Amino acid sequence: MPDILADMKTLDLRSDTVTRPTPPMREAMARAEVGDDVYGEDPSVNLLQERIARMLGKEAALFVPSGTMANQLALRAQTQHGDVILAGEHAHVLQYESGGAAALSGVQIKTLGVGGFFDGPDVRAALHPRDHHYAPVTLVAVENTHTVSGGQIFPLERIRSVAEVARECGLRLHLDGARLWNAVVATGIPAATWAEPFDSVSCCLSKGLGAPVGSVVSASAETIERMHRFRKMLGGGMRQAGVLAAAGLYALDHHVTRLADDHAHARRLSAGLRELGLKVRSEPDTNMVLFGFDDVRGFLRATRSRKLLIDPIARGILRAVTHLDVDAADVEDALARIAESLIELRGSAPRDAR
Ligand code: TLP
Repeated sequence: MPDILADMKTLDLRSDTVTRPTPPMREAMARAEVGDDVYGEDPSVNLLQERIARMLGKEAALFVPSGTMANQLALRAQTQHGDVILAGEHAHVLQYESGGAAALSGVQIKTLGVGGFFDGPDVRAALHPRDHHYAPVTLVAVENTHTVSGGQIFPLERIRSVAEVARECGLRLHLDGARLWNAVVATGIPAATWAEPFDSVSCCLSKGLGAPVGSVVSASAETIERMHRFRKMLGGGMRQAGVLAAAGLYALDHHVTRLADDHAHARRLSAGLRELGLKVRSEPDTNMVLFGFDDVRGFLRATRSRKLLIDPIARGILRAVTHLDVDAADVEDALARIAESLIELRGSAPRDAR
């Protein structure tokens, strides 16, 4: 019997991290001028670092292998063991970095606000009295866009209210901007404006921008100098890394404005899921759609058997992410595969979605 699935394209909506470099990006990588970056001699890495520092209005930047390392270096360089840092609920630094903040920086994380978002008064309320019984609170981490909320944008006004209190109380501010470019494109607010209140900003090239590897952390020259040492300590000093930086430079030139397509695809996906009777958590701000489903295991089985990959992000909540390798036709195809899956699961049209 012919395998009817054999010719079917796999639609991978698990994350925007799954993209593969495009042929022109690979050509740019192949042409990259390189040198030994541990000696600071890789021209492509230097160019990428200078370019991102300039885009974010910071003095300096450092190319690192991952968003996780970018965040962890920012914490390590700006806190002392035993400090408390503040972060929103389900922050990536707390939930998805394998305990790095505790293991590498020795900090405790206290969450504040609701659903990943908070305001200045939440920061003030989370501070301890000045008393030696309490660990000092020394840094606030903001995540924009916020992953577990489904790529929602942290409103600039709320960031400014957080920053005002943080400054007044002498706290450092770190922005986990793994998907800052999505916030930039969705709002039209420049990256430097988003970055301005922060001492350090991490941003990824390997999410919506479609590079295979790489993140950049930006800060003052002095803070970057400290991070440079910790990057070496963690084994993140890379040699002819210009091959990777070239992918990032290519992505900055060609893959930023097109994020608007991903956002439009997410909105279409969200509308289609609603039409299928599924409970979409909120209208997507950027490139993610979160929706509820009681029988997650059944959903995964039915969709995977149709070569559609979507992962849960919380109990009973699935996350679909649009990206460079998903076009408008793929979104319609994904919706058709979900509709078929729901019929299989329910024996009829979908009804009792959460
Ligand atoms: N997030 C991944 C998973 O780890 C959840 C994803 O698929 O969304 N900060 C934020 C806000 C992130 O969402 C991520 C990746 C990172 C940092 C870490 O980046 P990498 O994977 O490069 O270490």
